Amino acid sequence: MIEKLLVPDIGDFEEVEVIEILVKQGDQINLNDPVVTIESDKSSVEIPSILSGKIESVNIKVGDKVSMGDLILNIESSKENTSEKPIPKDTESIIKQAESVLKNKKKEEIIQQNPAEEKKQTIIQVTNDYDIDPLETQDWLESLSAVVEKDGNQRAHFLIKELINKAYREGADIPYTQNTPYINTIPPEAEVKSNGDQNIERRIRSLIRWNAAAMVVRANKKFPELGGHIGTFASAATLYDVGMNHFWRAKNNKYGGDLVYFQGHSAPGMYARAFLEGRLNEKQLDSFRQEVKPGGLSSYPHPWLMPKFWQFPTVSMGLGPMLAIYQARYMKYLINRGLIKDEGRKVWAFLGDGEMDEPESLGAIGLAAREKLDNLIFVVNCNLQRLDGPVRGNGKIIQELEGSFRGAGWNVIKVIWGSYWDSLIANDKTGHLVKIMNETVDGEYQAMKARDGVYVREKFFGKYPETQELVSSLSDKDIWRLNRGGHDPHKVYAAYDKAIKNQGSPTVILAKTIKGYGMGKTGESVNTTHQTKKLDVDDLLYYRDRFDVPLTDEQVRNIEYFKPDEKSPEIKYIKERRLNLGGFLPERTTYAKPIKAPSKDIFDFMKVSTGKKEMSTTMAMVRMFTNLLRDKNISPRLVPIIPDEARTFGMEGFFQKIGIYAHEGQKYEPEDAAQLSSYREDKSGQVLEEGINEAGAMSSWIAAATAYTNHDIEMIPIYIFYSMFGFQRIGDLAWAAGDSQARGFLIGATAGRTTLAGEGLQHQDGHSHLIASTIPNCVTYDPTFHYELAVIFREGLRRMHEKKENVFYYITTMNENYSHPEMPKDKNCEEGILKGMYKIKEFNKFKKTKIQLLGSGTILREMMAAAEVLQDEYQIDSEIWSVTSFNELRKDGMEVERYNLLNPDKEQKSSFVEKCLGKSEGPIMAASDYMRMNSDQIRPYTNKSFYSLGTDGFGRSDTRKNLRKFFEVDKEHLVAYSLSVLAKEQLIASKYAKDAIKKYNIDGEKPMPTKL
Ligand SMILES: Cc1ncc(C[n+]2csc(CCOP(=O)(O)OP(=O)(O)O)c2C)c(N)n1
Ligand SMILES: [Mg+2]
Repeated sequence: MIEKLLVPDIGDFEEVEVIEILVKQGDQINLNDPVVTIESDKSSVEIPSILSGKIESVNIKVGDKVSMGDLILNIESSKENTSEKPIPKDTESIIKQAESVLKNKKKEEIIQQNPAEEKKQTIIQVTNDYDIDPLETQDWLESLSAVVEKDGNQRAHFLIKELINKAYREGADIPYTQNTPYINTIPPEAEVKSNGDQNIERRIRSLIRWNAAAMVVRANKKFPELGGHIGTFASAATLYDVGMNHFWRAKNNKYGGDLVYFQGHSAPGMYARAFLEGRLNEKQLDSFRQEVKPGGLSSYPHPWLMPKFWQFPTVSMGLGPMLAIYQARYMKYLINRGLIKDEGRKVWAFLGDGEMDEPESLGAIGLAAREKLDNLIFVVNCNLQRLDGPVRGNGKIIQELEGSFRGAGWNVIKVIWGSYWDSLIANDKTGHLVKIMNETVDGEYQAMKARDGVYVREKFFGKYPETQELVSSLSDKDIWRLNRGGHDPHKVYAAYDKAIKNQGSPTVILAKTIKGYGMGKTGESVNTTHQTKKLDVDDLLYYRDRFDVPLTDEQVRNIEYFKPDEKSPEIKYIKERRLNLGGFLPERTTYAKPIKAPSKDIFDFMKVSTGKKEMSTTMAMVRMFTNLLRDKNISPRLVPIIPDEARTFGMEGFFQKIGIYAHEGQKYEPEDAAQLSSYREDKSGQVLEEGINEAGAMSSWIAAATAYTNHDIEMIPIYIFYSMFGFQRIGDLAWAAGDSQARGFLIGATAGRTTLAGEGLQHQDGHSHLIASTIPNCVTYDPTFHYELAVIFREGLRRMHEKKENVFYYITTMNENYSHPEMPKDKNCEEGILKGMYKIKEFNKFKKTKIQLLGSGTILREMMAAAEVLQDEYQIDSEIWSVTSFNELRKDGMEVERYNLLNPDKEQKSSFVEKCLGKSEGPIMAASDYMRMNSDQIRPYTNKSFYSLGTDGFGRSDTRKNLRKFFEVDKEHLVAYSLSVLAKEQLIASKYAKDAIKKYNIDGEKPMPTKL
């Protein structure tokens, strides 16, 4: 049967041009195969076939204009189409999802039916001054205790929820607190016990503590300027050790490995452990913070500096939490897209409580809960201090964070009190102990740990007679020994165990610790702990005794490291534990296979002229991606990342074609379901549509750009954003991307100070290339024409994803429509595009006076237009150079200059700029749509007179023409400036320049645009 394939609903567009026909008469095609590509002035989309069969006739040709309902082709449909329709892919995946939800539900039911082998529980009556009827309160509490005892926690929880709902409906609109009492979330009877040897583990921990501290003290004794931290790791040692000994599985050939983000300032602890494991030696420990000589240990986790060790840069506070969230999300993305196996891997992130003040730290926790990231575990080391003093002297950081995380939907586990407290809390029949715990603020908690048992007895337990009585049989020493949860390996183990078993939500463990734990009077729980990097002999002796480190006084005085014999139980234990967990951590490896760059002809269509057809480089880029999605090698690896701007960039066609990633699929029929580019969310969707969230999008990009090491799969992330909201918004993340050795593309779209016309000051970017140039491994380009973009992009694919070079690309694209010429036939053109400049045109008619004109981005076109005027009206010859990257030219120039200066007796090399311009005639004038500093970068690398123009100053909304006039980079200004330059160089008389200035109504008295 012959069926017609018509142009579907393409939204608001009519008379849209056909730019490609992908099939021909006689072809056999399948359902959903693309048949033609159409292009409006904003975007290009493929039309897929709605049938399988043989093409009987094609009724349109390239260049035709089509609208909805027009006939594209006739298909002789194959039998399958006429019989029952196949179940659409979406429906299939919905069924699969429903099944898995059912499975999970069943699991939940099983958990619920088992009221947690609970022991008898009694609700503690918390004494409250505002209680107007304590007897009534007692009644209610007893009833609740009875419910807990008879029907379990779930039932009790249900009843409380119902009560709150009822109160709300009756008008009691008082928010219910997000907080639980200031005690551990896991009651002692529900703690899962570790099967580790606690004695050996304690000894190992002591050695790690000692060596970590010794390393910092030794470095600073030698060179006091080096700095370092002891207090952070001292407070977190148990948190790390329990993970290392029992939980964190390393990557090996059988398993992908857990991913652990270590808190930056605790790095010495990781080195100290690696020393015991035999991965680092004494000499290396002695090179802590001395990295200039190869082999030194970096101050903090920096993959760039220790590429076989550190996996994640974390030391810029707030980046770790965000990167970890998006890492966990990206892991699910790879699983849901079928690119990696689901092996139950976890992402762990260690964070400081002070660090949680960074907006970035809490900024993405909503996403983590929304996406049900049960592969994510945060451990916040709540030592109550940051750098200057208490994190929340007048409040309680643990309670505050509990509220934030619970409110966002996380599973919160508080680890506040150590085991020595268990019996006290159990005996607190009146609730006065918990009352004090709740009432005491962090400033007091900190102060107590800087004092002694006498002080704690008086200031803490002494508040009420009931609590005084509770500790009456304890000595001051016993009271001092009452430990905090984060220093108790049993409590920490139980929390980690619960965290890894949690399903359906991310977990945060809030562990209370003491900053500078064990450092004694000078360093423990005092406001200066963070900065303490020197310990005198008394402190060191105290530290040794506190942790029973087997060193003599003499060895302590010499600050010797201690490593037991290889055959000692400690070393055997530590290695065995790691062997059981698959290997050492941290460790950075990659076994990803390279992706073969596509053949050059895939970009051939971008090397021919577009004729009269005008398009922006953004559109050319979208066309290029559409083509890349047809390449079987490349297509599955592309990760388009867009922060709510797909329509701005004409990328809405991707929604249907490759889908938007959504872990729950699509639970609704989109409003635009009937349209070709309708909004399609899918569990295996490819596009990461991040919403209005540049920092999140960049974190996703980093996760994808480092998948080659974290998941052993090379991916090609392409993050497209408004160039103004790129580097300047997420600069610190971009720096971390460089450190992480990210590989991928950043596309700064709608770029240029005068090219994005109407959007004004906050949108018009005239400096992103300069910010990008601060990152040493960021390669940047500002192409003008589509063939330049094609050459640059392909080379990026080749360098990063085939040759695995650790660089990343920043390319700006514009939204100005113009026609694109054919790629010049000159064999050096491609090399020039990649190195940063090539000659695009030459005017040589008069052979009298010549000028070299360098243009970049859209301003190249102004330069080309100016050159024509110069020739036609002033008989000035010129050579026009398309500068694709001032940044790359500067890098080359610097390197060559350095070589020449360091090798004065050798043959001197020429910079690429000099190779291009050295023998050319006349002065140089350069302009771009960026600040003058952009083109000024190459000034030192040529001996010729050099003048630069640019868009210095605040942007403002207006037409492109007016903006270019304002910033003096329009054709007219370029002509006048060229004449002035030639006059200054005494090559022509100044009257020509003066006349031109007058002719073009240029006001010589106008202030610099930077002042307007
Ligand atoms: C973005 C950023 N700002 C400031 C710093 C400097 N800094 C380093 S550690 C620190 C205090 C950290 O306190 P906390 O997060 O509580 O960690 P702790 O050492 O107490 O575990 C500060 C302010 C930084 N590293 N990064
Ligand atoms: Mg802290």
